[in-house]
Amino acid sequence: MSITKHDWTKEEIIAIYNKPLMELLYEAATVHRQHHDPNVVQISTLISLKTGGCSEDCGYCPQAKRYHTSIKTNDLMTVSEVKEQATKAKESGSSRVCMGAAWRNVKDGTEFDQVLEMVRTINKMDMEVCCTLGMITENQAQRLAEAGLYAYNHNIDTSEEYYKEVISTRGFEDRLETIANVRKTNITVCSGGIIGMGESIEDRAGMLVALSTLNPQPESVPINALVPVEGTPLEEEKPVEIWEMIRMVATTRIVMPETQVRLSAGRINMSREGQAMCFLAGANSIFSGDKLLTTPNNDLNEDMKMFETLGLKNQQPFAKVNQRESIEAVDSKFPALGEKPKWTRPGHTIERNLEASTKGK
Ligand code: SAM
Ligand code: DTB
Ligand code: SF4
Repeated sequence: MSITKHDWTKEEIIAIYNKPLMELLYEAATVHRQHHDPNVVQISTLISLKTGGCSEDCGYCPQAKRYHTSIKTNDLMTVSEVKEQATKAKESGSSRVCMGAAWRNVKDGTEFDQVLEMVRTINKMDMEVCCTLGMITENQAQRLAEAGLYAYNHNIDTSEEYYKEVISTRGFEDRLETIANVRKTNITVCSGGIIGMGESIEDRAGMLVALSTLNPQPESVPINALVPVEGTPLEEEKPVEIWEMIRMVATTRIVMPETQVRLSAGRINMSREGQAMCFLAGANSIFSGDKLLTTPNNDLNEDMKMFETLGLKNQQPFAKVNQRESIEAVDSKFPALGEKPKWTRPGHTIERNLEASTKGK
């Protein structure tokens, strides 16, 4: 078994990304089978706990309230609604549930307490439970860990340089700080990004440098292809070519050999053959269900047929890291601190974000 390298440079990663495709695929597939069963892919389900109305200006995101998109917004779901969706997900083969909220950061209070209860509920259903709620403090991470959270998703999205062209309301360093807060607990880290936002190959490599030089590396890295949504600043970006997705997955696999590489948003535009090449390149997870958070996803029956055709098996829950214990709220050792952390707000001007927010007014 190879030893995981933590000092990848941008030049090394660009050289891997640009290899002749057959060589890149062979190398990635070789690393993949040293660390994972190549016939096993995890099925995960997204639940959008709180949809839209977000204060931030992330250029890709249909949930930012300043852009004029046609998504249906929703206040925080109830615990029983979440339980019902998680039950359906389990019945259709998912071993992991990822709950997302359109928040800049978590605020202590009844809504967070409700999310903690959702975490306990899903963990007790013996599924891996992941949350993506925006920035969190160390105390909030500890409270999520106590509730039995298995993973926290917080994407760095792109390179530090290109991040400034996409988001002005929250800083790259805050993303890293949240990831560090998660790391202080026993919650596993899920962090990845998006390709197809107009970034260069250097930016894609820069993102992978930032992730692969973390020690330990994230246990989970989602690779999303931008879903361009009408009304967002990135609505006119041209679709990512399948070859770019394959190269990105393969490069991620080589630089982070033990990580779960998740073929995430944008799968709806990929052929079965394209997806098969992504699995060969090292992707070992998909999101299933007809919706991601707000945008359409692949049909479940089609996904099941694909699994059958390719001879793929569902990954069992907790195959990589043991299940966590859920401590009840009354037994908590981490009371809410009610902190008011000063997450940064760079506030520089991004022309296309400004234009999209004023358009249609
Ligand atoms: N508000 C929280 C946050 O920003 O961390 C959690 C939810 S946010 C929607 C989760 C991730 O979804 C983002 O970091 C981004 O990587 C991805 N995402 C959002 N919109 C997308 C789009 N249109 N295409 C691809 N990925 C997208
Ligand atoms: C991630 O990296 N991709 C998922 C999950 N983490 C939360 C979200 C994709 C969202 C795509 C756009 C939407 O449906 O709103
Ligand atoms: Fe809000 Fe998250 Fe969307 Fe940014 S990505 S606008 S923080 S929901």
